[in-house]
Amino acid sequence: MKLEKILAANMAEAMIKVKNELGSDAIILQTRRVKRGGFLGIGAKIYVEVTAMQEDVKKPSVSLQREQPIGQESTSQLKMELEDIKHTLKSVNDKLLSVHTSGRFPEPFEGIHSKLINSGLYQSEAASIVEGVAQNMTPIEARDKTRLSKALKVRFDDMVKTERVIFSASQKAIVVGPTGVGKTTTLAKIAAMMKMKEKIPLTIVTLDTYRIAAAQQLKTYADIMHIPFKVVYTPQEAEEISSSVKDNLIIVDTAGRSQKNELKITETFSYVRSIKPNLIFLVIDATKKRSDVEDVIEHFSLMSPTHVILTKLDETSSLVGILEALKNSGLPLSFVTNGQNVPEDIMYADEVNIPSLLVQEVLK
Ligand SMILES: Nc1nc2c(ncn2[C@@H]2O[C@H](COP(=O)(O)OP(=O)(O)OP(=O)(O)O)[C@@H](O)[C@H]2O)c(=O)[nH]1
Ligand SMILES: [Mg+2]
Repeated sequence: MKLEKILAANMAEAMIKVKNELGSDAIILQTRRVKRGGFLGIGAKIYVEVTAMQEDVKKPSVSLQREQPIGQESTSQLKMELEDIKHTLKSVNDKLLSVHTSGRFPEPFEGIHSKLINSGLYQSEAASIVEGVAQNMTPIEARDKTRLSKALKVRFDDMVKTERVIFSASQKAIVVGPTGVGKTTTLAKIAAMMKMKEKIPLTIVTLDTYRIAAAQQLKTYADIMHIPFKVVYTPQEAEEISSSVKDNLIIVDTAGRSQKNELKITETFSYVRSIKPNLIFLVIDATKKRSDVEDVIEHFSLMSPTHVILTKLDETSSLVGILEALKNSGLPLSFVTNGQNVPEDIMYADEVNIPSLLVQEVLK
C-alpha cells in the first residue's frame, strides 16, 4: 500500500502534488491544516496536509478504516445465510429421503399401493388407482392428507355403482344368496321400510321350508308388522301366489345356498322362475373375502340378479376388494345394512358415502 502525506501551501497545490506523486486515481483519505516552521510557534506557517494513497490498494485500506464495524455485521450476516443454506439443504435431503423407495412408487404412493392390495385389490388394480392419483400430484403434495383423500375419492367414485330401487305395489322382489348372509333379516327391514315409510301394501312369502325356525323367524316379523305372510312348498304354489296376489308388493325369502352347491342353487332357481320376479336381490356379506364374493357372484349369476345388497358393513373393515368385485360384475348396489336391528339398520346405498368409507379404509 502506498500511503503518503503531502504538505502544500493550499489545497490546489496539494491536489497537484497528489496527482503527480500518486497518480490521478489516488484516493484522498484525509485533509487537515497544520502549522509548520517558525520558532516556538512564532513565524510558523499554515499548510494543508493531505493523506492519500494509490487507487489499486484503495478498497482494502478504506474498508479497514471505515468498515471495521460493517465487517462484523457481514460476518454475522454470513453466518445467518450459512444457517439458512444448511437448513434448506437439510429439508431437501429429508424430502429426497422421503421419496426414496425400494417399491414401485415413491412414498407415500407405495404405502397406498400396499394398503389397496391388503384391502383386496389385485396388483394391477391397485397400481392403476395409484397411477391415476400420482398423475395429478407429486409425492410431496400427496403428504397433504386432505389433498390425497380428494384424489383417492375421485378414483373410488368410479368404483361404486349404486342404484335406488323404487318399489311399487305391482312388483315382485326376491332375495337370494349364500347361507347366513342376512337375507331374512334384510327382507324384514325392507318390508318394514315399505310398509311404514312408503305405505306400499305388501305380502311376504318364504320359500325357505328346510328349517322350521327359518319360516318362523320371518312369520314373527310379518306378524309384528301386520303384513300377510305365506309359506310356499312347491314351484307351482309359488306361481299361484305370484299371480293371485294383486296390487301388492310381494317380497320373497329363499333358503341360503352355498355358492359351492350348484344343485341347490338350480333348485332355488326353479322357484325363482315360477315367481317371475322383476327384482332379484343377491345378498352379499361384506365380511367375506373378495374371492368368496366373486365365487358367489359367479354361481348366483344363474339367477340373473338385478341388484346387490351388501350386509354386515358394521362388522367389516375391508370393503375395497368387495366393491371392486361388484364393479366388475356390473351389478348395482341397492341397499347396505349395518347391524342386526330390524328395521333401523338398513340404508339405500346411494345415501351412504361409500367412496369416503373406502378412502378412510385406505388412509387409516
Ligand atoms: N352385524 C350384522 N349382523 C347381521 C346383519 N344382517 C344380518 N345379520 C345377522 O346375521 C345372522 C344371519 O341372518 P339371517 O337373516 O338369518 O341370514 P339368512 O341369509 O337369512 O340365513 P339363512 O336363511 O340361514 O341362509 C343373524 O344373526 C342376523 O342378525 C348386519 O347388517 N350386521
Ligand atoms: Mg334366512
